[in-house]
Amino acid sequence: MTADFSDNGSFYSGRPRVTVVGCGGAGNNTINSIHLNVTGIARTIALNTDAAHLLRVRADRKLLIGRGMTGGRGAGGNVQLALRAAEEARDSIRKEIEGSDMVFILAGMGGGTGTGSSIVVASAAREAGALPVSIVSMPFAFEKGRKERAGDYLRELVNLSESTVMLENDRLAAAFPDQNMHNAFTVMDTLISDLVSNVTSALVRPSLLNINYSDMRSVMRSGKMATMIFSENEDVPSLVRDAVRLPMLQQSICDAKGAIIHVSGGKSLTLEKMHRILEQAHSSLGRCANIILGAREDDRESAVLSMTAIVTGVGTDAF
Ligand SMILES: Nc1nc2c(ncn2[C@@H]2O[C@H](COP(=O)(O)OP(=O)(O)OP(=O)(O)O)[C@@H](O)[C@H]2O)c(=O)[nH]1
Ligand SMILES: [Mg+2]
Repeated sequence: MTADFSDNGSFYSGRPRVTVVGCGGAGNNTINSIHLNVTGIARTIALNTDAAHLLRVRADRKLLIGRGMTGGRGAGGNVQLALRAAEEARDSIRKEIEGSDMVFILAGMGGGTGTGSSIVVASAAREAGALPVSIVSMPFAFEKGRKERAGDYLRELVNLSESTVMLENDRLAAAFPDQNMHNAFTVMDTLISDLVSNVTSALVRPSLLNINYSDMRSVMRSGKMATMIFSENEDVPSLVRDAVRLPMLQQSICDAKGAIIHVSGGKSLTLEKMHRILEQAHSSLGRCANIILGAREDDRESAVLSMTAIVTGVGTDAF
């Protein structure tokens, strides 16, 4: 059965079909940030055991799971309960994903619903023949019990996903020390939103420089564990240097296996600059890294360039 993508308006024929699923509270908040940015290029699904939270979220589809088990009030940190709720809804989840080539799965680790249901979504995506790519945030160090709870389940999610982009809330706190926790989450949601919408856009929509789906797949395959880097600057060397300095995972990325880099900018984003960005990225990430670059020209007036990237093949010692 083919999923109906018509609610997104124009799906570009022959282009990969992308679905983004936000699981649990954190995943739902991120979907809320992403939804408007990907209208027309990807389908968004919010999945939760918490009915009140789902009501506040913007998404193409909303799935309330485990109503009979939780009364629609969330899983209260109980991962096993969330896993059962998601298993019960597996057919509906699979039906929503059917027809997709790629499924981004977003969740905050350490609670119940996001941690448990993301595993079932990844497994349903595989069953449906789609490529599951998970983007997960790890709890702050002070959320101690949550961090421990996340471990085993995360391993299962990593095994089921083609690649898992791990982001640490603690690194976020280091990058934006003046932000309170709510603002820090908003920053994280915006970063993930930019990453997913930029990469999807370069895959699906004619861009200044498109990302080829098969190339992207081979970069994803080159390393199970991934992280994200980002920066903004007018100057190309600083743009790459700043991004490489701040991986959202406490691991070195200088011997990464691959990277999917996206750059956006105004009229000043020339082919020559893109060439230099690629050169710089190769010298920072290692000559052997398989790097692909996508770019989009936007309507900004300034010469500032924005770069976001998924860097694969990092942090393997964490597992
Ligand atoms: N990026 C981001 N992370 C969040 C946000 N809210 C919570 N988190 C992180 O995600 C972890 C899991 O929290 P939630 O997503 O609220 O938990 P849940 O999956 O809904 O689990 P239950 O409520 O127990 O069913 C927390 O420990 C936080 O570290 C958010 O809005 N954005
Ligand atoms: Mg919740």
